[in-house]
Amino acid sequence: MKIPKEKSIKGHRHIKYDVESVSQEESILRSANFYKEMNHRRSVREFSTQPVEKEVIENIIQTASTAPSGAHKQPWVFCAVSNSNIKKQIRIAAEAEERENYTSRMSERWKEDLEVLATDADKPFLENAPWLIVVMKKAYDIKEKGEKQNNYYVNESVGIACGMLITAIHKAGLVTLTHTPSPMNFLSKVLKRPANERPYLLLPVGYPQNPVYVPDIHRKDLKKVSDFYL
Ligand code: IYR
Repeated sequence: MKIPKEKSIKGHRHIKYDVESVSQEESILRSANFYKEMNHRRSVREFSTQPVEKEVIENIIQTASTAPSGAHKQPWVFCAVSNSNIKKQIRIAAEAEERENYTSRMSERWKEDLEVLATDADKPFLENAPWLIVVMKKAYDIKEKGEKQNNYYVNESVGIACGMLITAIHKAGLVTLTHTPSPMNFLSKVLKRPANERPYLLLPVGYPQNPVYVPDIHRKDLKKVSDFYL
């Protein structure tokens, strides 16, 4: 029997989707290899100023934008900044907020928890990294007649897209850091973003300094992060 290329479900066109058939053995191999690859990923705070082609950034943004989203609204915009003047403005504003954070907003316990990461209010990576990707979430879309249309599961959707962005950055042989200067509204001003967008995450992207060092911290093992119900 001929398999149709499309069919109608509840009056809406559905197209045949072909998924590569992978054997159990191959699946084990691929998942183990990918885990090994991703387990090598580290957040990096010391960047080389070596440039990265715009095409790489375009590819990783397109990968992030393949993420699933509530009602397929794709409620995200990835602002990719290589302009050194804008990077400088972002650094100055972020460091001003961080100085407030470290001196008065963060609790003693929070600062103790961060000691192992050796972070402080200085953020040279905001200028050194060749690219800053500022991920914006869209709480609502603006339709033709100017009316607002709320999006769904915005934080979940944009969070998933950011996970995929980080994975794509790692796959491209680059490093990044999930940076959340807080509060982040200065980013909307510096980047002149419309009112329906809010900053979600800032990721510097580039090559690491050589040599580069990361905190001696370790991931929880499978037993600690999972519970199987067989
Ligand atoms: N935003 C500050 C502090 C900070 C907070 C957490 I939670 C971290 O995991 C790392 C840093 C900063 O960027 O330094």
